[in-house]
Amino acid sequence: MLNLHHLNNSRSFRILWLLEELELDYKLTSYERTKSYLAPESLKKVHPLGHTPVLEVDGRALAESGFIIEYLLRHYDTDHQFKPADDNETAWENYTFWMHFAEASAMPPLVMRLVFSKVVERSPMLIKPISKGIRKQVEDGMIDNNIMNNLNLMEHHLQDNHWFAGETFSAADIQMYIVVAASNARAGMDRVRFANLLNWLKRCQERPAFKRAEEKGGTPKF
Ligand SMILES: N[C@@H](CCC(=O)N[C@@H](CS)C(=O)NCC(=O)O)C(=O)O
Repeated sequence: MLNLHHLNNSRSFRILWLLEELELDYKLTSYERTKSYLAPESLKKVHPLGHTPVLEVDGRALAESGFIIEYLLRHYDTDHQFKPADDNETAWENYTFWMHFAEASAMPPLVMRLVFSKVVERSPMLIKPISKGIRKQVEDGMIDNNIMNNLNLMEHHLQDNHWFAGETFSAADIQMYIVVAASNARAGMDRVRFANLLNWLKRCQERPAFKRAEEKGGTPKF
């Protein structure tokens, strides 16, 4: 029996969506973020990290979205519907690169941006102008250029590829969705400069499995 521990507005949407693409039977255990935008303490009883996603498989708690995706594909996608076969070299390389890129390069600056916005939000009125100034300095110097470089790389790839692995939809698109949706939050991405990325986002959202995941776990907002 599969039991997905899911937190609203979080990476666990990836697993929910993949479970729907694979049309598997599973239980969904949902949590709401606390006022501090963290996971509730009770999640530490499920997995020592206290993060989501966590997928319980026969009582074993699996963490890390990339690992959970690979686990599900290894066991339930034996005909390679959502992962290129090993002999499809280009698609395999694309798939593997973007799977790693999502958590290793793209998420860190987005999380930093989120943390600094929370610092400003929670600063007492009197020191808000100071915390805003610090946020601006860090964003201008360390965060925004990283986010922009990453977006340019993704946009460039999608100029020649319909999906991240190439011609066909794969779990790399699921892993990357949170990255692009979070990048598009706040001011939103430039419609002309990032036209391919925005079209790709729409293609993801139109998938029936994506819509079913939304109905069950809410639309992820960042
Ligand atoms: N690299 C991990 C990141 C896990 C993670 O940080 N999850 C966030 C949700 S997006 C979380 O649970 N945050 C709540 C908290 O830290 O309390 C993955 O891809 O699964």
